[in-house]
Amino acid sequence: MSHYVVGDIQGCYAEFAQLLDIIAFDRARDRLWVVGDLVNRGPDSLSVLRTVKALGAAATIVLGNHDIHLLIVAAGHRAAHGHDTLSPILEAPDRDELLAWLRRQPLVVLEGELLMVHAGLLPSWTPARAVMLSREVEATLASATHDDFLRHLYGDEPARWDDKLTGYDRLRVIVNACTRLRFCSADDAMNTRRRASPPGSRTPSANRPG
Ligand SMILES: [Mn+2]
Repeated sequence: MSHYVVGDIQGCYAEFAQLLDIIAFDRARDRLWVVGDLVNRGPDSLSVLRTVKALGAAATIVLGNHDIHLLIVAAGHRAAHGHDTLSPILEAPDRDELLAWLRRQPLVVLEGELLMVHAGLLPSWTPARAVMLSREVEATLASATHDDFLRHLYGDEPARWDDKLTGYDRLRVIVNACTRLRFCSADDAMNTRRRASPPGSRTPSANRPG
């Protein structure tokens, strides 16, 4: 058995299919971890969703910010951005099935010493705690109130985690940390916008998380 991890496929279906081919991925034997952002930007997000979904138990995924964006746009709470490439999913005959599947994916996966998350965790969260917080979001996304939750999800506030947070503010911080975090400080304050180097750093970073 081989364990493969791939991130940010972003609708690049041809390259993804080629990758599976090169590693001779065998769904009966191998496992694939997909580190979020399956969709958007690239030309064929629909095929990426269908393919990963069809892998069933052979694939484990966490949600990224573009996947969350798709759920919000599909629910009609935001218009797609001009550069989004989500229309083929929204117009697909199996869109409801694909979106329902996507909506049931976690933000954090922990298996032994391996933890998978798209953006990051906050300093005060242990891995086990991060899984519990992810489950709070999963439970809401899988519940009858998911539409209302998606309506209130967009936003940068609160910018700092606090154990006492409740309701949508609490869930929004969890989602933002797990899917959008770029930098944070030791006191759990998040920066989801800065793309270059962290505040106070002298060396420009080449790392530009998407
Ligand atoms: Mn991303």
